[in-house]
Amino acid sequence: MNNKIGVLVMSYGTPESMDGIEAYYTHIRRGNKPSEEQLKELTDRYEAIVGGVFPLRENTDRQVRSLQETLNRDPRSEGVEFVCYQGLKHAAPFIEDGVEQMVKDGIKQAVGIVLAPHYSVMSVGSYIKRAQAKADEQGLNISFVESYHVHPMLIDALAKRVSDKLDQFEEAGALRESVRVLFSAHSLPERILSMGDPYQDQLLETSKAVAEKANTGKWQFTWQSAGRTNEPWLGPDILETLQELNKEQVEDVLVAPIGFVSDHLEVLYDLDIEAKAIAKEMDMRLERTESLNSDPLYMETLSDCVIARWKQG
Ligand code: FEC
Repeated sequence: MNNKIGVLVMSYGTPESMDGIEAYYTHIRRGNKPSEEQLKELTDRYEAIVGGVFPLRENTDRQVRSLQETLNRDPRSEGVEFVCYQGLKHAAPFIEDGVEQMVKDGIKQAVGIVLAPHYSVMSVGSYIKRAQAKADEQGLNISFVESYHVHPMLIDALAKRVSDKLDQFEEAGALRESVRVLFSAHSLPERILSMGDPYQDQLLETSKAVAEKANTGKWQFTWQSAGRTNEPWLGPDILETLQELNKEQVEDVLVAPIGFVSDHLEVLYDLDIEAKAIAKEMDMRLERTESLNSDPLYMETLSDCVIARWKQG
């Protein structure tokens, strides 16, 4: 009898090299090629982060390996073997490739999870839709973890990161309660609100739980990395928020990008380069919490959710 349980670990995906940026961007734009100008702008951003390498790929690889180890170490997994497969949204191996590989390997039962803690029909929902469609086509029995935004181990891991940075502000002479903590996440089109989407509420729940645990002073939530499309996106964007904080004479700001779990373009460029440059112009000290990447607590969070979902059948 096959005692293997497949785990489809889904993540955004990133190009494999500078030559792959156009195909990647075209995929994000649902088959529409970007203009020369748009392509140059995105290429310049990748070049600015770490000179043309793509940290998300290595981070995802490491997370997937580490999750598999964590799952198989758990006493609840005795008698079965969890095997993790990667499925990326916008790059190879695509979500569909991951499902197909499981079936080729003789997997009959699987659980899917996304490396993003908050559910929106436009984010996690679209990963699940694609995986389910491929699984149905291939006859694979798969269930999904939809969100894990207030899992106690996730909150612990995030709160520790916030608290460590607040300690550093204090060591540099700032009052802990005078540091404004900004929780941030990827913006989405405003129309998700009229669809009753849980994304915004889940992000606020995570922010509140982390702020309480880390004993922050004042905190607020802000959006970041809105897409370059014609429709309105959820705001305020972090760049506007920083301008507002400057008017309030806030001098110390800590941004905690709780909507993301890895170092990648949206953190390393949008926060570390773009937002920091604006803050510098205003003489504001802006720091960012470290990304979770393969933090053991994050791996335990994912593992616990996968095992719980598998036990539910
Ligand atoms: O480091 C990397 O190579 C990848 C960084 C990256 C992450 C990421 C996460 C999310 N996105 C979400 C939604 C959208 C929507 C659009 C959109 C567009 C882009 C573009 C790039 C990009 N995203 Fe992304 N996203 C990352 C990168 N994203 C590059 C295209 C250029 C640009 O607009 O900057 C708009 C698509 C459209 O045209 O219709 C919507 C959401 C997340 C967080 C959840 C998740 O990880 O799935 C939501 C990382």
